[in-house]
Amino acid sequence: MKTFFMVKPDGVKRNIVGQVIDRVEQEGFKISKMKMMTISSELAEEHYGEHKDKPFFQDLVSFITSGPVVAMEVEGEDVVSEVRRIMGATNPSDADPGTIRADFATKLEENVVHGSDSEESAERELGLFFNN
Ligand code: 3AN
Repeated sequence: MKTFFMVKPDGVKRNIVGQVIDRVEQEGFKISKMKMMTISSELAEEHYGEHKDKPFFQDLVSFITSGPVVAMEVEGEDVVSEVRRIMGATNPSDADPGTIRADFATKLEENVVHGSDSEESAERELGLFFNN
């Protein structure tokens, strides 16, 4: 099984790319593709399409395009839900201790990582970022 995982611009700016990836590797998952890139507005709008009617959509797009990200394809057993578990809840204040967001993020809007929320999203997002 594969998922799409990304260190967002706040994680890159704060020099915690290595520590974030280490959490995923330490749990036994394989990074099978990886690239640093700056996301275009078009790609951001497509990626966050499900949020296009939300009041925070424009902020979401400007944040994710504000600097380079590290985009990855990650492989392993139950990797979609396991990566979500390692990330912690969307809002860092709800994230369990020991998760990436609990340990590294402070704000809901800048929460360091993205991981696909279902196998369907994983397929769609890997297609967008890696032309899978
Ligand atoms: P996740 O990143 O955990 O899959 P989503 O897909 O619900 O969460 O939300 C995408 C991103 O939108 C989140 N990572 C967060 O940065 C932002 N976001 C979600 N809900 C809100 C909100 N109520 N206000 C501001 N930003 C939000």
